[in-house]
Order: sequence, then structure tokens, then C-alpha cells
Amino acid sequence: MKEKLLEIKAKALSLLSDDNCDVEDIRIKYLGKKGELTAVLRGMGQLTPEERPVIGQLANEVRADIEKAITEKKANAEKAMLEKKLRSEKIDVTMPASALKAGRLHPLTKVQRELEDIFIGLGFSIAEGPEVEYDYYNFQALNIPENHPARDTQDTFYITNNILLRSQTSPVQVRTMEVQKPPIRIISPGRVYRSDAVDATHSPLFHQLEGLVVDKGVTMGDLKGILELFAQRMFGENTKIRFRPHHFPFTEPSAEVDVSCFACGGKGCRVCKGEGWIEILGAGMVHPNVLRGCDIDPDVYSGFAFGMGIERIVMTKYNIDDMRLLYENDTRFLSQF
Ligand code: 2U9
Repeated sequence: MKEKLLEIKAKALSLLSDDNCDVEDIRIKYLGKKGELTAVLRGMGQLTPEERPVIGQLANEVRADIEKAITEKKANAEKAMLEKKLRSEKIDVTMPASALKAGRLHPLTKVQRELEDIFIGLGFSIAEGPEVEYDYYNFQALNIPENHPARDTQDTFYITNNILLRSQTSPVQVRTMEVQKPPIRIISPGRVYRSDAVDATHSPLFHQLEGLVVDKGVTMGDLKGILELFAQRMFGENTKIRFRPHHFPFTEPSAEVDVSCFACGGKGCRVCKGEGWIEILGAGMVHPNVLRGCDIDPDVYSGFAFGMGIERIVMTKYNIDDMRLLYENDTRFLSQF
């Protein structure tokens, strides 16, 4: 029986020394319930009382040796697998990274910032205010009382009877005049709303930039000078401006302002539709009623104001024929700017 036990041990250890052996199979074959070592132990009953403890001890040693070899083999296999995995998942941190797709500024943001930079360079400060406004600041304070026809052309969205989405950024200038006395030299860029149906040139939400200068002795000549400098910085130093008489309730006199075409210099081309001129602004001298409403004496102070649609400037500058392109967020369009 002793020889049999030593033979089992030698065979099991020899099988386990093979790199490709199946450890679990070997365990079942020798140590399992129906395994060879178990079978030998079952035959212990036939031994003499003297032999029994000796063979018993040897059998335990053989079992322990085989179990130890199995545990080692399993641990080695796990270690080898881990090493293989680590080798295959190795990251070379010196490899160049895959390129990140960088975003860019929306053309409306780009042009708004360009306009802001020009007016800051001309001594203006930026003023901001709420997009949800009182009827008073959006209309009444701008010399547009209830039932005035200008309310039709600037129809907007009402929250209540006297609270609405601003249809122009002018309320910001009114609020500024209420708290700050002249000299005032501000621009107010921002979102405005009108209840217009969407088409190639209209949107219920668009962007404006308005300007206001109030001081003693401000004249139409100052307005022309500032707008000429603005047009030259925005569209090129040879740009000329032209005033055409117009009517706005909040300015008197009022004008629509054209710039000479930056594409053809005024000869007439596709960009200016053969006109030589492109309309970009409205402007005028602040109406005395508007100054008075803000507690500024129109006999002491005077001012000029102007307003432009930022979408219109973007579309003119980049020759875009449909305003909807500016709001669709199609990166094929936006990546061109
Ligand atoms: C105050 C007094 C006067 C702002 C002005 C315009 C002329 C003008 C339009 C341009 C295209 C609106 O976006 S648009 O449709 N604006 O023509 N805006 S003068 O006049 C003011 C503003 C504030 C206190």
C-alpha cells in the first residue's frame, strides 16, 4: 500500500508538471470522491493496527503534497493570465493623442463681439437688461402709447397685459437714463422678440444692437460722425454712409442709414442688388418726449440713438440668403465661419 501511495503521488505530480495539463481533471482523478487516493484510503480497513497509523500519515502527506502542487499550479496559471492581459492592454502614453474636434464661435456671436469692440473703441460702454419687460419700458417710455400704429409693426409676445418679451433693446437705454444722468454713451446688444412668422428674412427671435449718446450739445453731426467711423471700421476704410429720411416714434428727426457696398465699392453688384448701397441701420435724434420721461430736460440735453439687426449684418457680411441657417445648428454650415 505504501508503494501504491508513492506511485499515486509521483504520477499526480508528474501530470501537474506539464504546462498544458488540466488541473481540475487531475484533482478529480486523484483527490475526488471516486479518485485513486480515496480508493486506497478505503482499503485501510484491511491493514494491521500497527500499519494503519503509518499508512494513514503517509496518505495524508501524499494528499497534502498533491493539494499543494494543485494550489501552486492554479496560482501560477492566474499569474500568467494576468501578465498576458497586462501585456496586451499596455498603453503607450508617448503615442500622439487622437485629435479633439474644436468648436468655434457662432457667426452671430462673432459679429456681435466685433460690433461691441468697435463701439468700445469709440468710447461706448455695454448695457444689458431684462428680456421680459414691462409694456412701459418697451413702448410707452419710447413715445409709443397704447393704440399707436408702431405697436403693430413691433407686435410681440405678451406674458400679461403689461408684461411682454421686449421687441427692441431700447428699454435698456430707458432704464439706464432713469438711473444715470448725462453724459451717457452706451450700446445695448441682445435678444429681442416679435410675433413674426419664420421665413428667409424673419424670425420671432433675433438680435439687435442699439446705441445711445446723451449730453449737452449733441447734434446730428455727431451721429453722422460716429456712424461713419463705425461703418469704416466694420466694412472697410473707404466705406461711405448715406442718410434717408424716415420715421420712428422715439427719434425726431429719424433716418434710415445705408453703407456703400463693401463688395463693389458702390458701382452695383449682386451683393447690393445693383444699388451700390446696403441698408444696415436706423437712427435719429432722441425724441424730447423720451428724454422728458426719464427726467432729462430736453432744453438742456440732447441725444442721438441708432439701432441695427445683428442677423442682417451677418447675412450681408457673409452673403447668406436665408436667416433660418443661423438657427439650425447644422455644423456643415457653422464650420464655414
Ligand atoms: C432710446 C431712444 C431711441 C433706437 C433706434 C432704430 C432707430 C432702428 C431698427 C433697426 C433694425 C430695429 O432690428 S431692427 O428692425 N432700429 O431703426 N433704433 S433709432 O432708438 C432709441 C433707443 C432708445 C431711449
